[in-house]
Amino acid sequence: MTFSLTQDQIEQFDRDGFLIVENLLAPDEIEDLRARVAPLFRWEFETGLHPDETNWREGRDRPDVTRQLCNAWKADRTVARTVLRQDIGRACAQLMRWSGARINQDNLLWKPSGGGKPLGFHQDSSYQTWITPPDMMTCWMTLDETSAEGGTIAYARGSHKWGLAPPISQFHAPEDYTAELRAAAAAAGQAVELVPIVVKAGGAAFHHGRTWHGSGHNTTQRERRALVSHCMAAEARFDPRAVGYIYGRYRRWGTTEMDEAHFPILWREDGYRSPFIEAFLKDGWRFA
Ligand SMILES: O=C(O)CCC(=O)C(=O)O
Repeated sequence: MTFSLTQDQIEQFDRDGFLIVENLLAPDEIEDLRARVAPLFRWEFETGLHPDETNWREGRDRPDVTRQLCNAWKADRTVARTVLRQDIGRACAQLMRWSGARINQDNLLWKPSGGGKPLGFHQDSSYQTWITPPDMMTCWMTLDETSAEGGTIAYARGSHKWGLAPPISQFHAPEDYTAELRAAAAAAGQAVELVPIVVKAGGAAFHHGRTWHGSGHNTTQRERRALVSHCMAAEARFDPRAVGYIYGRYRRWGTTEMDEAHFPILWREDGYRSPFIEAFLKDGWRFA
C-alpha cells in the first residue's frame, strides 16, 4: 500500500496544520506491529540495539502512564519497516515543501486502558533547537481504533500559525495537560478548537511541527497504541550553537553533517533514499 497526497489534502494541511488519512497501514502491517509492542516494552530487542530513549519498562515503571520508546526502529525491523516507509517521507517532505525528508526519531506509544495518563499539549518543533532548519513534520499512526474518551491524539486547528513557544514544563502525565496550549492561544489572541483524531486501526494523521497537540486520559477498556515517524528536512544538519542532550551524541567531530545510519533519508525528490535501509530491513545490524 503506497500513499500519495492529493492537492486538496495539501490545502487542508496548510489551513489546519494537520491532515487525517484513513488506512495508511495495511491490515497485516497492523497485526505485525501489534505483536511487537509488548515484547519491546519488556525490552526484548530483536536487533540487539536499544532504542535511543526507553521511557518505560514492564515491571519497573508505573502501569498507568503512557509508555514511550524513541527510535524503536533501531531495535526492531518490523517497526523500522513502517517508520522508514518511503511514502511517509515523501508526504512529510511535500507537506513542508522540503526537497526530501529524513528520520529525526520515531515514537512507539502505548496508553493503557482504564485511566492511562495524558501527554501534555506541546509543539514538536520546540524541541528541535539542536538542528537546522529547526523544524519537524510528523506522521502519527494508530494500531488501535481511537475515540475521544480513549485519549487519542488531538490537534488545535490552525495553531501552526501561532508562533513557536518553548518546551512545556511536564510532557508525561502532567496535572494540567492543556495549560501551555491555553497560554499560547491567549498570547496569539486565538480560540482553541481541539480536534480529537478518531480513526480505525491503521488510520493516521500528519502534523506540522508547530501544531499544538497532546492527548488526555484513556478512560476506555481498549489499549491505545501508536507508532510515530518524526521527520526533518533531508538537508538538516546539527546546529553548531546547540547540543542536543540525547541526539547530540551522534554528532561527529569537525562537521555538522548528520549520519544517515542514525538519521536515514526516507525520500528525496532526486530519487535518493539511504541505501542501507533495505539491507537493514532484511538483515538488521551487521557489524562483522
Ligand atoms: O499520541 C499521542 O498522544 C501524542 C503523540 C505526539 O506527541 C506526537 O506524535 O508528536
